Amino acid sequence: MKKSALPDPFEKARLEKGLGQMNDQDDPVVMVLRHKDVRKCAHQWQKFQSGAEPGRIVVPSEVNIRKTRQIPFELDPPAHGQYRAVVEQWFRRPLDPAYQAELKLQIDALIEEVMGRGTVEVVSEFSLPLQSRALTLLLNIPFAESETWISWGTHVFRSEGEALDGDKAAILYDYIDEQIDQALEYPGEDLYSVLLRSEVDGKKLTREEVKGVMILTFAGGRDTVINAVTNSIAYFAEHPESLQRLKAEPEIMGKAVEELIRYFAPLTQMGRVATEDTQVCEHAVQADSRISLCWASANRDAAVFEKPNEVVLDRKLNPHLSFGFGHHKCLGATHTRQIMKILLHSLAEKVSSIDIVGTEENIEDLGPFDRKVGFHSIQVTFN
Ligand code: EMZ
Repeated sequence: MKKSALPDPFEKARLEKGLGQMNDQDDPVVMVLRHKDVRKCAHQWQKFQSGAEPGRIVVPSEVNIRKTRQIPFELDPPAHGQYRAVVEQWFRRPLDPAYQAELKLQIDALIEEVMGRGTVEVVSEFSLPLQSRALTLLLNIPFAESETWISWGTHVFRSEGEALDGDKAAILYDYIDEQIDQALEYPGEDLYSVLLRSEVDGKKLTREEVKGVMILTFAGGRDTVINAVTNSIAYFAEHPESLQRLKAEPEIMGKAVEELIRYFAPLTQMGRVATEDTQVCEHAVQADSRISLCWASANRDAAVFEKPNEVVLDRKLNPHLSFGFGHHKCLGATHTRQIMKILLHSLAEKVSSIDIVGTEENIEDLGPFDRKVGFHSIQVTFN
């Protein structure tokens, strides 16, 4: 099998039962695996809520390392819509050509940098700096701040060998607290300041609410974006014909981005908490127990996608669920799509081929399923 391949561990369970079950810190999860069921459950927010105890809808659960509610993602309607409205416009700024031009400068510079370097470890020397530098644009703060975030490593809640790391999370919380203090003292045009000025229902956002938005912005778009970028490099290394095709047919770039994101599904799943005794796929689900919407499985559902385990760069119909579904659809999707689009353009422009020298896979342990999400490390040369 190719090193860049991400096999689908859910196929058998999806076909046979539509469900998978995993334990997670003694708070079990019923994983919903079929595309149609995932979409249906995502719609039923009254039955399957997001506004449970902070951290509980994340798998692995973060209840032990986080008390702050992430906003808007850990809220349900109608509050969800009110808070989302505060940030919606801000997160559309990546559509602005000036934003895209800046992002292109960043990504081009990084590619030039790694091309002159011989062997490059993609996760730490390419994807992490790319994600962190791009985030300065999303937050509208000075580029130099990215150095701090790069120093934290790939995941803000996880460290090598430990799924959840309270000490590491504390670094992020303390940092955000300091930044909020700064913004209170010297208000500017950065996201912190904008949030501190914002109102819901005629009331200013509280400090805790601002913190909740900022934690989500840092945590939600970190390992996910890093995996998407790293997996793209691995994919083009092993599919030079696809890189050639992007050079020859730049008009398929948008479709290629969607297809890679479908195939990679950088966020495997997101949980919900049942508010009543109910059932999913004829399986009883008790009130106050967890289900998960397994985006990664839905994206390989042969009932929806032809040749689901192949990357079809110009796939026509692509209702993938990598950015979630329904009113909780990923806020960072616009930013991520621009990152991916510009990355593909720049690779096609500047790189003739990529050679993989070594890899260490990143495999999620999901009880009965092992899912490869990407790499802990991958050494390549950019030619
Ligand atoms: C949460 C989550 C959001 C969580 C859309 O996903 O991403 C995870 O990586 C974080 O650990 O806290 O932000």
